[in-house]
Formats: sequence, C-alpha cells, structure tokens
Amino acid sequence: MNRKQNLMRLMATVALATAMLATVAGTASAGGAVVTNGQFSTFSAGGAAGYDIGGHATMVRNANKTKVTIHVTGLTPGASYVSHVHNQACANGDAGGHFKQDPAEAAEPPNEIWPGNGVFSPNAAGIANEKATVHYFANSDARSVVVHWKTADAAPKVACADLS
Ligand SMILES: [Cu+2]
Repeated sequence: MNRKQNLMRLMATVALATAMLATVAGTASAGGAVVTNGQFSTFSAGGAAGYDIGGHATMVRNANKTKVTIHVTGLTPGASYVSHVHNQACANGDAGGHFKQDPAEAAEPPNEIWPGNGVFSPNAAGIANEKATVHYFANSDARSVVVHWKTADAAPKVACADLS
C-alpha cells in the first residue's frame, strides 16, 4: 500500500468514527467508547402491580462491542423477569418494541440486546444485576432498557430507563 492509499484509509476510518459518534447521543470517553445511561423507574403496568422501582442502566458502545449493565431495585424476590434494550424512549409509546441492530434479522440476541440473556430473578432484597454483551456498535435505535415481569401468560413492562 502506498502513502496515498494509507492516507485515504485513515481518512475513511476517521469519517466512520465521526459518523458513529454523531448518530448516537452520549458521552465519548477518552478510550473512544460512547457511554449512555439512565435511572430506572416504575413504568407502565408496574404501578398497578405495586412496584416501586429504582436503579440504573448503562450502555457502553465501542467499535466492535456494546455492553449493557442493569442494576434494578424494587423487584419481587422469587419472581421472574426479562429485560431488553428497546427502540423508543420510555415516554414514547411505552418504549416501543425491541431494539434490533438489523431490523431484517432475528428477534433474539445478538441482534437484540437482552440484559440477563433471558429469564432472571432478583436476590432476596429484590435487587437484580444483569448484563449483556454483543460484538457490534449498537445503532441509534437503542434508546431505553425495559424490565418485564414474566408471569405464566404475560410479560408486562414494569420498569424503564432511558439511555441518554
Ligand atoms: Cu422488552
């Protein structure tokens, strides 16, 4: 590769990185990661079900890796939950549907991001700490994290955190 080709390649890389940062709101760290986070609160069906939710969610995007961690309080010990990254803000249509990196691909990880990667239960204090890692830079449809209470026949949304 000659010097001009090297320069062109470098410019393309810089343009791509700039585009990624421009399309995703958040804080760029010194290491180049884009960090978004938000507080969990009681959401949608959660109030009627008696939940009082707290905690926080964090998404860290790197060029080839996105990691989501959640810390949720106010869950019911012994109950079952699932969590997904969703494609709308909490205040918009109950956080919409599941985030998908490629809308044409499967409705499951790794195309979707599910902290806990399926059903999880909180500890005896009603606290859950879960995470998920995928190997791509999550697109800008990753706007919130929802926790669903998983009952025998339904999965109402009980908690939501906006990622900003
Ligand atoms: Cu969901």
